[in-house]
Amino acid sequence: MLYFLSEFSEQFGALNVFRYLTFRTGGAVMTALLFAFLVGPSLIQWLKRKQREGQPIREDGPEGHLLTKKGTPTMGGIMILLGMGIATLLWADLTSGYIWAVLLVTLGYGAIGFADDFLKVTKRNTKGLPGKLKLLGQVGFSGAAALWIILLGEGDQATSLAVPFFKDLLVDMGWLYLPFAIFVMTGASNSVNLTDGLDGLAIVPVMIAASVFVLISYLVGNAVFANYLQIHHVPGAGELAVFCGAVVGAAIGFLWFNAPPAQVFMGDTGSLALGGSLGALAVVTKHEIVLAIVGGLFVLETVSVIVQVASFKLTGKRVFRMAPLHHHFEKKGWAEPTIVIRFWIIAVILAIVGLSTLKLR
Ligand code: 57M
Repeated sequence: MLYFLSEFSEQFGALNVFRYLTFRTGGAVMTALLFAFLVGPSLIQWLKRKQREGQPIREDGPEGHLLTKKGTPTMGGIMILLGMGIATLLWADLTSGYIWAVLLVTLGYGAIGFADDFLKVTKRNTKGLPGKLKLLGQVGFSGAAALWIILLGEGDQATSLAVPFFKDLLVDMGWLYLPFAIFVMTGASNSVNLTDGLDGLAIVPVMIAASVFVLISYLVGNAVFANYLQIHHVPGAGELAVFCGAVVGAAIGFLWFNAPPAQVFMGDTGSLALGGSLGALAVVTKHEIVLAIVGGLFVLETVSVIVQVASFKLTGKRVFRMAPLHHHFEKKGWAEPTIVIRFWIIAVILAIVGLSTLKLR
């Protein structure tokens, strides 16, 4: 919205600053962060009042959770989504179709997660929405967004997959790209959802990935930089740097309240939305494989579940003491903060590897 102020830069030269992506991205970070700090405490109090006993804790989980997590309210994702939404609407160029496509996935997935959390809290069980219904909703929102993104794209590139390290390799998938894009968004969403099982465990890797995508969006959207780095130029993708800034700011603000011992959990309201937004960013910027690297921690957690369930079904034996992977280390006796901080370190290393794909071509 503030972007339109730059139209008056002829009369008031200072307003030209609203034209700059860097300035508006910084503004989005600060707006989302301040929103979380200002609204967080009262939102948590309100959630506590409404939820009384807080997040229903699974009986079959790590024993400690039943003691230490009881009474913690969920749906803290409301503060994340409100902060991100307000910051994006305030600082992004709202004529950008990419901004609205990514917001469609983010808020659509957030609504699915909210319904899931609401059922869990009101029915006092950990079932929530039936899995198939959640997936159907995710496919619906991501399908609409993917179609929109393809139509906004240019020529064959719109339905092509870029491969990191191979600058000239663009695999044109034709209309197969649509189900692929849906897979990226729903996969990223459910991976973040699975990962969000310890205080601070999901929100920091999300923040790290969003920070990487601030840079990727900016570079991919800038013809000069894209040409210099020999990455695929996606006109208009630069505006997503503002959205990524809003994610980073909201994530830092939420982390203040989710740091151990968490005062609030983000809930599926936050985890499904944040994962979906990362998937949508990867699709617009044609960095799907890079997202799998940068978000490798989410991939690792999901693969641990797939391996565990497959092994248990096929052989009756478990590969891990419990899946996802963070529970395995809990069962091994690692303290929760130890697991969380070591997983953060892995996320930082993977982000550096992901960033290296911009240069090594
Ligand atoms: C998402 N949800 C947390 C919180 C958060 C197939 C199977 C792997 C599915 C998986 C599952 O149910 N995943 C759901 C993980 C839950 O967190 C809530 O959910 C939101 C995210 N979606 O925002 O609202 C619990 O995680 C803890 N938590 C924190 N701090 C946080 O900041 O401590 C969350 C956020 C919260 C709280 O205790 O209640 C979760 O873990 O359910 N299932 C599992 O992960 C279960 N694993 C399992 O069943 N393993 C099996 C096989 C089937 C794979 C096995 O290994 O044999 C474990 N998870 C738990 N209890 N909590 C075991 C059962």
